[in-house]
Amino acid sequence: MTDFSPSNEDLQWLRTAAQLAIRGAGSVEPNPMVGCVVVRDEMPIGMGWHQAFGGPHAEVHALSEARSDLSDSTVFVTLEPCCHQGKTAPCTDLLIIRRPKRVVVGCIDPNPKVAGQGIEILRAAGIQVDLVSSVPEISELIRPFAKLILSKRPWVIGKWAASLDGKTATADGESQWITGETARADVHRTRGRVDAIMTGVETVLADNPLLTARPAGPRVAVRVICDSQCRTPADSQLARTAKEFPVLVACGTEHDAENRRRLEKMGIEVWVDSAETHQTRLGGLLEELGSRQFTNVLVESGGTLLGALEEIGELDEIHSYVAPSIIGGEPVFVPVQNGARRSLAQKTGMYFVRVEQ
Ligand code: AOF
Ligand code: ZN
Repeated sequence: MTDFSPSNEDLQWLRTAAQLAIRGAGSVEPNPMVGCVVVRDEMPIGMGWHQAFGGPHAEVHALSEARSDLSDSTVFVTLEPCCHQGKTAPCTDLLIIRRPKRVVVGCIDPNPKVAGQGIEILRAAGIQVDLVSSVPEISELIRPFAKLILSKRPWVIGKWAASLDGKTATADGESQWITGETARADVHRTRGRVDAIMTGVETVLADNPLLTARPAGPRVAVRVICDSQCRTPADSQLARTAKEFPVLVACGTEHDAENRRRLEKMGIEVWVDSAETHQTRLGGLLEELGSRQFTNVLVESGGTLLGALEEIGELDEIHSYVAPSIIGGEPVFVPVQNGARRSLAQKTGMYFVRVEQ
C-alpha cells in the first residue's frame, strides 16, 4: 500500500494521536495502544484512545466526542481502523456512517483479520484514506502487539543499570544500587504495565529481589524465574509473596521434586519445560507466555539470561540506565554475558527510540 506524503499539520495531529494512545499502556494489552483525533478547521473536535481491553476502540471515543457533521473533518488514527467483529463492532462501520472527509492512518493493522482491508473498505465506501507509515512514534506503539500476533511470542524488554564504564556490579558482585531514585522510579513504572517480569535463579539467590511495581501500575505482572533445577529458596521474597503477586518458576525435567512441592504449596506455579538445552527452553518459555497472551515481558536479570535471550534473537528492546560513575577493573559483571562476537560485522544493531537525562 503506497505511502502518502503528509503535511506538517498532518504529522502534528498524528503525533497528538500517538500521545493519546500511550495512555492505554498496561490497560489495553493484548490489544494495541491506539489514539485518535478528529480535526476540523485546524481544531480538534474529538479525541480518544483505546482505554481498556475489551472496551471501545479509539475511534469510538473520538467520534462520540465529535458530535456534529464530519463532512469537513479529518480523522487521524494511529492504527488502521478495524473491519472485523471482535469484542467490539468494526470501526469501519462507524466511519462509513459518520463519513469524515478524510481518514489519516498511522500504520497498517498487522492483525491478519484486518491487514489492509480496513483501508480498502473505507476507500471502497468513497472515503479518502491516506496512509502515513513514516512516523516512528506510531510504528513503535504497535511493535509488541505485532510481535505477539505474528510470532505468538511476547515482546521482550531487557533492563539493566550500569556505570559509565559498562559494569553492572563491582568485582565482588555488589550491584544495589548503581543508579539513583529517578531511574528506579522509571523501572517501577515499566514493571506496572508489563505482563511478566523475568529473572534468573542466580539473581534470586544473589539479590533476593521482590520484582513488584511500587507504586502499583495498571497491570500486575507475573514474576517469572528461570530456574532449571527449582532452586528458588522458599524463604526468598519472591516465594513469600507468591499468594499476593503471582510467581511462575520455569524449570527443566531435572528439577528438585521436593523443592518443587514446597514452592507449589506456597502458591507458586511451577512450569516444566521438557526441552534439553537452555536455549530451546527459553524459546519454549516465550511460547508459553505468548500462549497466555502476554504482550510485554521485562527481563531484570544478570548477563547470562539476558545474553541467552540476545543469542536467540529475542531481546527486542533495551532499557539501559547509565549512572555517572566508574566502577573500573576487568569486566566481571556486564549486561550481556555470552554470545561474544569476534567481529563488529556480527554485532546486533539497535537504534535509539528515546534518550533522557
Ligand atoms: C481499532 N481501534 O482502538 C484498536 C484496534 O476485540 P476487539 O473488538 O477489541 O478488537 C481487537 C482488535 O482490533 C485488535 O486485535 C486489533 O486488530 C484491533 N485494534 N483497532 O480500529 C482501536 N484497539
Ligand atoms: Zn476498531
